[in-house]
Amino acid sequence: MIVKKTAFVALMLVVLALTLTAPAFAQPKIIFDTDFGGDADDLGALVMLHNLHNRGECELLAIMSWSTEEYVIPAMDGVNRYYGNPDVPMGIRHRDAHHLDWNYNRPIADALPHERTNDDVPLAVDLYRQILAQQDDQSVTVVTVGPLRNIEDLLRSEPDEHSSLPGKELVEEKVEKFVIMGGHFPEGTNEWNFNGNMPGVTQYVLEELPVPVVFSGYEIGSQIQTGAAFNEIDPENPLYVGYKHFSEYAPWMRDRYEGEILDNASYDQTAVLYAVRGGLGVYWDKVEDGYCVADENGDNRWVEGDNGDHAYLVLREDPDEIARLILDIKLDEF
Ligand SMILES: [Ca+2]
Repeated sequence: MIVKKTAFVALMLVVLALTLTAPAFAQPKIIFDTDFGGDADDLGALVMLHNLHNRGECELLAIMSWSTEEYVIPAMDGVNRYYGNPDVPMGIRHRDAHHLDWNYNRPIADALPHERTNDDVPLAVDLYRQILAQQDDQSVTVVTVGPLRNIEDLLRSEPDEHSSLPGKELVEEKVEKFVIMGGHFPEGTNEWNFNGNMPGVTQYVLEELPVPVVFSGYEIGSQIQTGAAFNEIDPENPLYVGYKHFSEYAPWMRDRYEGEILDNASYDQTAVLYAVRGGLGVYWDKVEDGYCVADENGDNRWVEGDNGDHAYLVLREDPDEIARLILDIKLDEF
């Protein structure tokens, strides 16, 4: 009897040890698709991902650039190295050259050591196929915080040396879900990621994506203001360099600029926060009864009904509290 009891206690200790060492939830494997260089929220979101990756809360599998601006890969390579992750694969969109004269890529590339240029990285569609083919089934979370052209290219892609599946089937097999920053909910017009000066792209992607999608709309991130706190950090930190340049030159910021970094909406950071931390019932709730449709211009609306795998977030927590949380993750003080 004593032997049995001892064995039982030992078994319980093993169970307890396994419980304590196992993660509370599966670590999300994330592909981050970004129009880095325009709005500073992409920079904030990428820094969040590096810190969350470094703390073991997620695995940053790859970064895909929607932007084709000359210094976008050098800038992101510099950020990746600054946060100790120089080997994160990057891909870039293959057409529709995009340039903004107020872009913060050049200042970041000038400030940070980097080795890769736009010519050194594969096309995003090829890298998507390569990375997805290597992953377990239904294991990848794709977080998009820019226009959706890379996703359209992926869905339309043909079998290649990486996978015998066409793009849509490859996505269906490997991707658990998409988290998309874009649009307005329940409806709205002229949001950049959904419009993106590329007619038909969002409409196609939303109709064709064969996996669940959670949207974080414009109305969520616009209430969550972050940036001014970076006035207090090391001037060589990429957050300081990027947000400072953005505050000084972005068309909707520069009139208010008086030498200090200004607060800015945190659209893209909300998609990262949801993808990694979840936070349903705490930061936000999810509306699931229905699906999102977009027209040719990317204007979108929510269609009520139980059809489909779409959901959108509605804010539950005080936006200032979420801003503090996002700031803590960016500055790794959590
Ligand atoms: Ca963005």
